[in-house]
Amino acid sequence: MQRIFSGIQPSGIPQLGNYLGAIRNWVNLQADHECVFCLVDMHAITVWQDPEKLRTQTLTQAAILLAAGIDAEKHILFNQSAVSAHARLAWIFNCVTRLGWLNRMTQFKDKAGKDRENHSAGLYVYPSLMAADILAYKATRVPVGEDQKQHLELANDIAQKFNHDYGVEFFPAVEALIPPAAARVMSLRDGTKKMSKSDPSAQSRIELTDDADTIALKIRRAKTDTGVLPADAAGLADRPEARNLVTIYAALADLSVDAVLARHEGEGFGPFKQALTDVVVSAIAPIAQETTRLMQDEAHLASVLRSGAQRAQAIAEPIVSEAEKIVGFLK
Ligand code: AQP
Repeated sequence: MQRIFSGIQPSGIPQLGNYLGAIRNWVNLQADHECVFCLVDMHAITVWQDPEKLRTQTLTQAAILLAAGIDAEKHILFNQSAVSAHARLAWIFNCVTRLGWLNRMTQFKDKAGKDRENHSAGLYVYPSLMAADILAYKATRVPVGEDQKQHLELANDIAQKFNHDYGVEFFPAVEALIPPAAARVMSLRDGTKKMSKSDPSAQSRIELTDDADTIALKIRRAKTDTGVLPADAAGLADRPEARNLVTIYAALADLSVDAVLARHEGEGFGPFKQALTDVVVSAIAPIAQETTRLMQDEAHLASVLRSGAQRAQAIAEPIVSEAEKIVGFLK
């Protein structure tokens, strides 16, 4: 059985893009993989996080993932900082990674923008910590949204260079599992920008804890154009907002974009947004309700994460100890 590793930053409430790009896949992959799911709090602090909020968001995210269908007994769910192997391997990888490789990372460029000098060194080396997250478990498959594809290619470069420099076949190749539909959900306010849990505008995203009224309002306010829905996907070219809404509908209803358009061809956005609201509410509402129930017992959530961390540690410790021996650390 192949081992999966995947993570999510507790930097806010997970949004629909996190769900369609990652979480929904995680749930499905549990049937035939050994899964390690991680709340990557060390990644989260690469940009400022209020400490109290980070603690609360970590527990809330644990509740959301359980509510979405993650089985923390059969698989592993924990927070990254609880397993020191991540930081230890990340340091080794920082010394393997070339600056030129990091300079090419588009996520750093997007997040840092023009104000590069004022961002943390952590944000810059984020991809080598991500490589460490995966390879500390020798995981071979990583379900992610499309925005993480470049980081996974880098993880492979790092693993190969480590193996080559030290003359070993120690770290395996990793494969990105990117969903065929809705791999990049866009902001509801700007169809050229990805939906993000830390976007300053809450109207730009649907959060997995939003209630039906909030979802309806956000979709009603979503930016669109003045056209009607076309007959097929070709008619959505150069209409990023329209394409985004149809793509979300298709992914949640398990239909192709063309099948959605065949149903709604010629409709204006008013009725389509109503239909989309129904589809989104029926996917999200059960997760939101179960999250509220699970949040009543924070001590239980903390113990789920503690037990996950112990099991994660048991896998990662021997692998990272061996990597430390390979580089010549005295043990
Ligand atoms: N808009 C998206 N569409 C599809 N997939 C997405 N993912 C994120 N946004 C979208 C996928 O969700 C997983 C977890 O993401 P993350 O929390 O590790 O970091 P991120 O990619 O930076 O997500 P956000 O929501 O944009 O977080 P912030 O605002 O904190 O930076 C990943 O698999 C990601 O691909």
